[in-house]
Amino acid sequence: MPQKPGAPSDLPAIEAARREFDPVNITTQQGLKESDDANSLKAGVRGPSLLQDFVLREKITHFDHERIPERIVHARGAAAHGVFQAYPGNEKYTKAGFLQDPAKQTPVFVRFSTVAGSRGSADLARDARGFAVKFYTDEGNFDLVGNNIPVFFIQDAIKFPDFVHSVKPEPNNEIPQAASAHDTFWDFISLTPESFHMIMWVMSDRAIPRSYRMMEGFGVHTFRFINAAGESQFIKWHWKPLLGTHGVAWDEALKTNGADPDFHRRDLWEAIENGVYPEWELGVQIISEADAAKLKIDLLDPTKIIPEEVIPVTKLGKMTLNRNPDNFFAETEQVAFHPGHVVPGIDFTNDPLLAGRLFSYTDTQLLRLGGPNFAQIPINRPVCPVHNFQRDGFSQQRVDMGRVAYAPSSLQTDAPAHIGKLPGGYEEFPQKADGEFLRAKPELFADHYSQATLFYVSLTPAEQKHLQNALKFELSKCDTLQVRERVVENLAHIDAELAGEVAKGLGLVAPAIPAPKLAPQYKPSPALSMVHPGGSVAGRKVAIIAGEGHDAAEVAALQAALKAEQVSWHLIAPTLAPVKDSKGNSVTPDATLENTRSVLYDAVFVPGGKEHIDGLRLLGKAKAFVAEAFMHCKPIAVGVNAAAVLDDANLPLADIGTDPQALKDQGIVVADSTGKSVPQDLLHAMRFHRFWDRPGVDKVAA
Ligand code: HDE
Repeated sequence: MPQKPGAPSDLPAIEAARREFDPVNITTQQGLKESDDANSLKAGVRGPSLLQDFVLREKITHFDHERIPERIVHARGAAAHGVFQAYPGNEKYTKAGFLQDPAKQTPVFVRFSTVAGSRGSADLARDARGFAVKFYTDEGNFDLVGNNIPVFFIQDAIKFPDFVHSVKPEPNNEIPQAASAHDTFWDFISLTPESFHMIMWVMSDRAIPRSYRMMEGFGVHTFRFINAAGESQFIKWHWKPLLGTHGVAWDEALKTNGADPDFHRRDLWEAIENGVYPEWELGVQIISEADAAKLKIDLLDPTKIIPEEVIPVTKLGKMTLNRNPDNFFAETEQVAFHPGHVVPGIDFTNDPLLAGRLFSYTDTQLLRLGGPNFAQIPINRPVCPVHNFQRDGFSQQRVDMGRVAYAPSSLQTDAPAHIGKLPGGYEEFPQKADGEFLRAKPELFADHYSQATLFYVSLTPAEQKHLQNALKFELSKCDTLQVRERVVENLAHIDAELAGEVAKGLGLVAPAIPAPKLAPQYKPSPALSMVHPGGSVAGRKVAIIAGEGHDAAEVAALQAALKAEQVSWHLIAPTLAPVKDSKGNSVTPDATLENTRSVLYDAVFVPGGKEHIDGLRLLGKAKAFVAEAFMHCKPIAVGVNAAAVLDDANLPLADIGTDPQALKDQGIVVADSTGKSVPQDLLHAMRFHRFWDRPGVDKVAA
């Protein structure tokens, strides 16, 4: 059931710990009512503060200890509560309890994050995004700790510290923040060819998502499902957003980071507050052991995907995020995910990257959350009973009773015991292992480029151009020539045009090697492209520029149409002073041309109204607003007799054509003499998300 903000939590531990604001009296931590919270104890009004002031000391000491270490990676994030509900028929694949009963709702807590930046960094960094889901199941917590990209930079966990050190700000001057566009990152990458498949993804529009609500999620590694009969199959996890997968333009990301560094955090928060609950379908690619042997893709290699056209995604259920956290620190900051939190029916494979992760998460959380009892923090507590003989440690919250804290024991006959072979116990899949100790990789791990080529050739031409431009931008920020050259050499093994374009942008020449071809086992995969128009526009946001004298009827008609599709809007005027519309009504703006800009919206509408249009034509900020939206390939609509704002913005409309239909095909809606079709035309254009092929965008000055 969707929950309204403030509604009871599905998690008993959170519900028990929630505290309404208490309006009675301020007390010390010991419950002593404070007579004065504003003055420390002094020897005379102008005298020294006294050491005996335990009220001052307690308050300052607590404050001094408010901060905990941020996550070493994925420090910046935002989270939400929700529910997961299974589809019927999953029992043939797995015995995992939360995937069985379609009538049952399993509470979830999901944290999205960037990887490289610190806690206070901006949301629209070019980066992979974390997509970590905690399922509070009746059999214990299951964490699906994934990313929005299905592969990773490295094949073995032993290289993770090197990789992270290279992408983090450089250690001598801590520059740059939340950016991979610097020497150390590209130095490491250029010497690590296994990273180039991931580089294709992370230089694509996937790495600058429009919204957390519009990202796919992936488990990256191959896991196992085990059903009640003990049969096992390999699986790869997928989350499919019902709103589709969408990115922004790079120039837009750069500007958004200044205009609203919390853009993704705010977007998620507002969508949930507005009741536009984000939804994803959970799915798996299922691969039998026999099929795995035929694939020519090593399933233990986390730098490889299995194209969805080869093994389609089987949908297992749906997740709905429907409640914002009450307290960022208590929930979003203290939540501790771990890929090793599994339930019966789910098991691991020997992916060497996964092996390192299974060690790392608890290790880092011991430091970050201050000792071994962080599983007792409300957000981390399972909803099922927990019994064991783990005792004591910093901040122990339980008061375990009795003498017996060990097993076997004869002193307490009802002490907890392991479940053994009875149903409900977690049993590892009896996988065989027999080999010599060595430090080496399987043969197919050496194929570094074939899936990078697959990714690149599966994109639309506009997406390919964005990827080329991303590489040009990033590498042009590297000071060291050899680093730039080595990256281009690697690109030449992926695609000749890509290498050539990037080389040109850097004033280099791509190496003359035979042009790589798509490997015979692959066909271009449409699932890798993000351009799939036609989805829902729920939760999108439109800028309505509405100054003095704007046409009231046009704005009202658009607002009604937007509301019906759960699209929100901001009325933007030159100042926050109320403006009069054409009917003389006083309208209070939501934002001003000074305090917002087009990058924060999905589309722009300028209604008609002579006085209003004449006024806007004098304002550079209004022209820049429209020009920037054009440049970022967004839908723009103008009302009756309002087309002059397009001319004033100096848009290269002639490159598109003068015919209204040609303009409409590029997301530019110009009202006819009635303006009646504008709302539906604008919504239609918004379903395309962006018009990435729009001619002339490079000519716009904005
Ligand atoms: Fe993580 N990762 N990771 N990672 N990871 C962490 O755990 C690590 C990897 C992912 O919102 C840390 O509690 C190693 C892949 C997410 O709290 C740390 C390796 C994927 C989050 C850690 C990887 C992820 C983390 C830092 C390579 C996608 C944020 C703080 C062997 C499948 C979870 C923490 C949250 C966080 C280790 C690679 C996803 C240090 C050693 C691949 C979503 O333990």
